[in-house]
This record gives sequence, structure tokens and C-alpha cells, in this order.
Amino acid sequence: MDKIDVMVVWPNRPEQMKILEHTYRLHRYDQASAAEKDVMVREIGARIRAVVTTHGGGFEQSLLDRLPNLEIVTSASVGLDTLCVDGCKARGIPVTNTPDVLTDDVADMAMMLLLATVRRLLPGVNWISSGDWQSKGMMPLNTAIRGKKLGIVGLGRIGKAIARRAEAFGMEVCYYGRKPQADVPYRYFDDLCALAEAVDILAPAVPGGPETEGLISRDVLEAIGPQGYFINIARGSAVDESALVELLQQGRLAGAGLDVFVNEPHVPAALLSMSNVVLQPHCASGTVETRAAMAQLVVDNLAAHFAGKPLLTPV
Ligand code: 8YV
Repeated sequence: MDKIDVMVVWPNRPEQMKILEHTYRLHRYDQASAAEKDVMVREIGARIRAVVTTHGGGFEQSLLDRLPNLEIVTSASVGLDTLCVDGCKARGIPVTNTPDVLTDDVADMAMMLLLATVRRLLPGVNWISSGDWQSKGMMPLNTAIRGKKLGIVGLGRIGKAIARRAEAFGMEVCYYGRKPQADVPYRYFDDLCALAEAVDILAPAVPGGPETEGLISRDVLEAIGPQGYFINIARGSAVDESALVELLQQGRLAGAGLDVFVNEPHVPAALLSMSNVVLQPHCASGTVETRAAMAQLVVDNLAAHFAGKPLLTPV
């Protein structure tokens, strides 16, 4: 039987790519130059029945418009902010993502950034490597995690996983969201600035996209205060990044732990030289185990679709 034509906008993990190569006729849009992309779409766009991508690769409306027989879009990401989901829905094209399988890794990253930032992991490493320990003695004291208040913005799967971890470290958890959740033991705030003022550490766990763009505004960041910290494993777009940099430079925030940025992979240069900032290259879900599980969900969703079975993780 003739193989189904699938466009790879962003590749999967090697093992899952082998499965896809064996099962479908793959068209490697990701490996084509701009000119080659245009030729590919012109020549075989009408044959494409499925798209494979992820957050990094995205899937734009302009490409969707050139795939008249597209049936499904599968993304190895929980975030949908780089996918034209509305455009797909308008054409009745299901989109699948990869929730749950990455929740623990992302929550672990949040706690790693929180611990490393508040307990000043990198300055400690530098205290040794610079010879300060030998020449200056004990490193200046930092502050305990236990008893600190963590404010989570968006108490979804990832937010709740962060909360569970924070409780295990003896932290008090508060949260902000569209509405209070009856089944959680944490204090709810319906005002983001009020939450920021009330906590020691603020951490968004919200999706990216227009609804959350700039949600963590300058006012919110200022409300955290000069003894407070900001941890971001959500999206760079969710925070006023310029204000964050300025407040850190002015000492009006004690520190920040960041895995995501507005213009990835470009990180504001000022952040690179700050000793009270811990940076990671958007790798919260970046473990072998989790990326394999995300990739397998892409494979399994495609298989379900073409077998006429229910999708595993439709958005
Ligand atoms: C990316 C993420 O998928 O899942 C998301 O929404 O942001 C990440 O897990 C990963 O960085 C690959 O682009």
C-alpha cells in the first residue's frame, strides 16, 4: 500500500524518527532551505496528510494554508503558542500535544532553579574556583528555603507539581489563577500584584500565547520586592523581560532563575553577568526519558488517527 505523506516541520527523537520513516513517506521540511521549502510545498503540499513538529519548530498559518489535504498536526510539546491551533480547528484538523509526560521534569527544573538561585549555587562554585574560600574564608550566608512563601501563577498540572515539591521543602504555597480551586490546600489570590507582595518567590506556570503575554508585568515584578525572587519555567513571553532585567540590575529583585526567554536562543546580555541569576537553555523537559515519551506520543497519535481510533492527547 502506498505510504502516507507526512511533513516533518521539526524532527522527533531518533528512535521515533525511525518508526516514522518506516511507516510513512516523510518530507523533511526542517532540512530544506527557504527556497527548497517553497518548492517542496508547491510540489507535494497537496499530498501532505499529517505534520510532525514541536514547540521549537512550530506550525504557522501560512504553511497550513498551503496544505489543502492536511488531516492532523502532532506536536512534541505541551505548549501550543507556536502552533496555529485556531486555524487548524477552523478546518477541522485536530492538533495533538504532549501533556503529563513532561510535568515532573518541568517541575523539577523549577525547583532546581529555585534552590540554585535562592541558595546561590553558582556563587558558591565561584567562591571555590576563584580562590575566595582560601583568601576570604566562609562565603556570605544566604537564605533558607524552608518557611519561604512560593507564589505560583497558574495552578495547572505543572503548577501543582511544583507546589507538591515546594511543600516537601517546607515552603508555604499560594497561587493566582482565573478562579479558586476547591480541591487544593493553598491560599488563592485573585490579584497578581497582591500575590507577588505576599510571597518571597514568584513562579509562573502558565501557557504561552496572547492570553498570558506580559502577564508578569513590571508592576508585578516590583511587587515581589528587593528580597524576592522570580523563577520562570513557563514562557519568556509571559514576563516583561526588559523590566525583569532592569529590576535585577537595580537590586530591586534579589535574583531570578530562568529557563525561558522572549527571543530564544538569544538571552539578554545583561543577565549573563549577574551573579544572582541562574539561566538554563529552555531544557526543562530535556531529559532522554521525557523527550522519548513526548516523541512516542507523536508516533502513537499519528497511528491512532490513521487507524480511525481516538487520539491519545488532542488539544
Ligand atoms: C519544548 C516546551 O517542547 O513542551 C513545551 O511546551 O516548551 C518544551 O518541552 C522543548 O523545548 C522542545 O522544543
